[in-house]
Amino acid sequence: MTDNSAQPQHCTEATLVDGHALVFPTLRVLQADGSLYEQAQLPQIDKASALKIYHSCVFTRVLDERMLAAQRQGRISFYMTCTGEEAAVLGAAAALDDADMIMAQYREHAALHYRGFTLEQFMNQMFSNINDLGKGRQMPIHYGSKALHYMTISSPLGTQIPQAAGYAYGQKMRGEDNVTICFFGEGAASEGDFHAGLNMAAVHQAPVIFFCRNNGYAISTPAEEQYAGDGIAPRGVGYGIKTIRVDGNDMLAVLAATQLARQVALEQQCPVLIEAMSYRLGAHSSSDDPSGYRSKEEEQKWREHDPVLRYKLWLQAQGWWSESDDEALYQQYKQEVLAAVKVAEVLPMPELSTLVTDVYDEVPKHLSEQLEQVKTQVQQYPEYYRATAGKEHL
Ligand SMILES: Cc1ncc(C[n+]2csc(CCOP(=O)(O)OP(=O)(O)O)c2C)c(N)n1
Repeated sequence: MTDNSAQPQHCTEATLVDGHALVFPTLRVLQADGSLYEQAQLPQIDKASALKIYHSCVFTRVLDERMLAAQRQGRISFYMTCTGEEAAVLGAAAALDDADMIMAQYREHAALHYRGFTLEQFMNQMFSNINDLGKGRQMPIHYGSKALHYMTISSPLGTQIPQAAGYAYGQKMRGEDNVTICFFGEGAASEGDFHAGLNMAAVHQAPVIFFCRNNGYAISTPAEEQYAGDGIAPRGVGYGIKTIRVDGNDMLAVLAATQLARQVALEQQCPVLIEAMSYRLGAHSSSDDPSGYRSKEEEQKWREHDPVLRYKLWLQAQGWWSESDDEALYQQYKQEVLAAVKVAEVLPMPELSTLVTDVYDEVPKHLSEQLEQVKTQVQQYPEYYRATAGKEHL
């Protein structure tokens, strides 16, 4: 339980405590040129894991670029990029044990790749084909993988936050040696679920890492219109949760912060909040146009803080990576992604009935009725359902 035993302090004059008096330092390790800040401590990292992280950076960049193009060509209906936030996501993912549960928001597919989700699995999900693990029941990029301990994404913002608190509490009750990490944006931190989740985790001391990607925008709403205080980190302190703020564009700083958070969450069986300061370089989603609410100059300024470039320079300084390695890896992923699109887009859709089977142990009556109505609709208006799941099975 939390410690309420601290000696109370008294005053005889009415005194307002100003939350702004609490200034959060930001952990930094890597400078823009790939060298370390003076006195900065390297997190635990060896060559193999450093390169594994970088492979996921490049894969994610290529996937984002190609799939955004595929959406523009009308091949998939929707896409969201991780561009600019790869360090925040991968620095965190690389600090975890493979069996730690990841509860993501929707912009964290880099972590799923790091865990081992294959290119084919990414494609099958986006094209909602017969091999999609979710059987086409989710929007594109709303991945989930039981085998990789990656909870299926929900579109409603913030729902994963209390769920993560509850899941981590379950891990504690079962005496497991694992934690849960919960990603969300600073926009989602405005939801009631954020407050419910943090309070619940703090009171029950659940081993959960709340990881806020503060990327400056919630669709078109800039951070300064989302909160009056100093970001999200001070809220952790308010709930009695150990908190750290980190440069979210610095792979090594995020890795160090998350390694510490995991160790504390596991050893002390308590929640930890991390706020990673970053920037969403791309549009919110393929349905958004950021030119309506922010300038090209602002975006350009942030391109100079590109987390992938900074990390690559560090790898090169170690003698672990070269420009020719880089070019070859980009080309390899581009070819693989293009080839995988061609395979995934022609695979058949899952049968319509899978909309309701394997969701419940037994299909409830109201869902069977709805399924019959959908079938009737598809049969009546086939021209509107050319690609509809399982038309041939009706
Ligand atoms: C409950 C709810 N309200 C609104 C939305 C619409 N919506 C989707 S994403 C989003 C912005 C989220 O911003 P943030 O949490 O900062 O994450 P980011 O997209 O910046 O990564 C909003 C408002 C939603 N999906 N769910």
